[in-house]
Amino acid sequence: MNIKQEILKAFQQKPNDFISGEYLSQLCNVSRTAVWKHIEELREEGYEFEAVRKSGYRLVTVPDTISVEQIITGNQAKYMGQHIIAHDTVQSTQILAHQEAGNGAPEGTIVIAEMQTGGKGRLGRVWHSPKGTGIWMSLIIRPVIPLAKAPQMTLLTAVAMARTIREQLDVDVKIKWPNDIFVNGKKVCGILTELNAESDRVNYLVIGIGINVNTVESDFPEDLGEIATSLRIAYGNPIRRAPFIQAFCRTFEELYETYLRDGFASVKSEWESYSMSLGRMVTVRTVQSTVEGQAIGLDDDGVLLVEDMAGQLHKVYSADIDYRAN
Ligand code: BT5
Repeated sequence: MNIKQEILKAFQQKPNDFISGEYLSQLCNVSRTAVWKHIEELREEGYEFEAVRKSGYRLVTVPDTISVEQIITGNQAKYMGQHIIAHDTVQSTQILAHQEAGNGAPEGTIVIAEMQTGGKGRLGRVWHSPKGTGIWMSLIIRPVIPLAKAPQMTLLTAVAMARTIREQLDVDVKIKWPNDIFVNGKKVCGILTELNAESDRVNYLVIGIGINVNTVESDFPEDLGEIATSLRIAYGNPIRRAPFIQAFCRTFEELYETYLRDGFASVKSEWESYSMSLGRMVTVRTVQSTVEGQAIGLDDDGVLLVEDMAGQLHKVYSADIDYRAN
């Protein structure tokens, strides 16, 4: 923890109290002048402090930024989100996360940015990532699993996100197989899982997560207006991003550890409880073919099972699905 993180942690532990400069200087083992300098730096980042002679400082406002300090201070996860690389503007956090992972970044590292100029969706599609309104982040994990199981991590991430949204905001949330999170019938979050592997073994995964958090309707470009929403639109009030990320990290870590111990079965039933696909008539488009039928469930490996009109079962590994009238 650096000095700014220690100072913020102290204020977080005593949310409404004045804390003296003397106390902070002893806590951080630095001079009172150094404490003052760090408080001034935090002020420049948007934190507001009330300062009263003899009493010390009281933290009044925390800005909605996604700085390293904000995400790490108070993050209760053991390793998820304990190493953060935060940028203002990047092309895509995925590209940076691959570089970091290649250079040995630890498991749980998050690369995050306020804005992406070339946010990536699947299959070369574009992810709209305007400044300051969303969470655009890439998570590095290093599970010891065979290649074939890597898509399960997308499903696990979707469950972690759905659970976080439900717990934090109490709104109805659904997963559209395999990687979309929907709130009130519109897409609020997309997940892009990319991997680096050798023969049959995963070296690392970079899980890209894009969530529209504080976007208002007029912020969406015309082509997204009909299909996209934000947490703020669903919840009715702005949401602070850093605590949301912390809640996600804790939930993700819990699910991930259970998954590594007990396998995909531990994720499957919760995934199914959030699914908006099961039981519905779907059109499944892969690069090679199109299948129409009913989505009947996941198999034990997380593969989507679709039964066509002739009763034949199709295993769908990777595709886009559209819903049809039942
Ligand atoms: C996804 O792709 O949904 C995966 C999106 C992953 C984005 C994250 S952000 C952090 C990390 N860094 C990156 O560069 N990417 C990841 P896909 O299923 O292909 O959906 C893409 C489609 O979603 C687009 O073609 C649009 O129709 C729609 N879309 C684009 N931007 C959106 C937004 N902000 N909100 C909702 N829908 C959007």
